[in-house]
Amino acid sequence: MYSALSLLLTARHVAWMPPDGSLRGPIVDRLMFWNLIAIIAAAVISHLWLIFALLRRRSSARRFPSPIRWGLVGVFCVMYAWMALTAQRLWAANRFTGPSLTAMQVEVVGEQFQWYFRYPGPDATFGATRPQLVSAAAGNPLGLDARDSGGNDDVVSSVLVLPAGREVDLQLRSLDVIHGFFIPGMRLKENAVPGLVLHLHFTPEKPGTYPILCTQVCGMSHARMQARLMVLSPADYTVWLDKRARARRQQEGE
Ligand SMILES: [Cu+2]
Repeated sequence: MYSALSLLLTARHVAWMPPDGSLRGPIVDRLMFWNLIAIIAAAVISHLWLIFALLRRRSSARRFPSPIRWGLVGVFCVMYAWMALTAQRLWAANRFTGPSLTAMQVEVVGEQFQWYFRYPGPDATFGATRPQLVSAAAGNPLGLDARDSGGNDDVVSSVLVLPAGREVDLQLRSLDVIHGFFIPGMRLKENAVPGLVLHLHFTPEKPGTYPILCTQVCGMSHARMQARLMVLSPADYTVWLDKRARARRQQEGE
């Protein structure tokens, strides 16, 4: 009750969720809003009910009118059923239902304490990796196997750069422990689990820079495990990718 009241009193000064930059973000925001409304309403109503019962306790014949009671229960049931169904559909849309066939592929790899993002390059194929080759110091943090030609044009970046308005299919992996991949500005969250490749797809809509966090306490420097998502216009994105691919080829040529 008091937390709900203090939240209401300070709502004007408290930062609400960060601005949403994704296609389905408004659905999450709407769910959060109605959840908060339901919690505050339940706290207020239950307290009024309590006060009412205390004042009327000596005349047991006069109880809280039954139609109002059942009406309130009904409203809450319908509201939570709607929220549960919406949340379930949203969850399934980002995970169970496959992405469109034209979705961009990006691999996200978590490693204590850094996020890496890999793009498959013009051949649209991720090159093979081998754990024995993983060496950030040697410039190969993901263990790309040079013998697999599919990986020759792969681009690895520590910043996630995406074009606005295009669906992205992320493949989440981890090299060591469980990490939590979280982009608050995209209302997107999924764990990166060693030994699994988890798919998650979404569409960034608004160009801008969004923080990426790790939400699993993954070690001593967990708090430093942050990265950035940069959503660019499609033209700027192509320029960026070309530049990275050129840099990769030059590196190979050395
Ligand atoms: Cu982590």
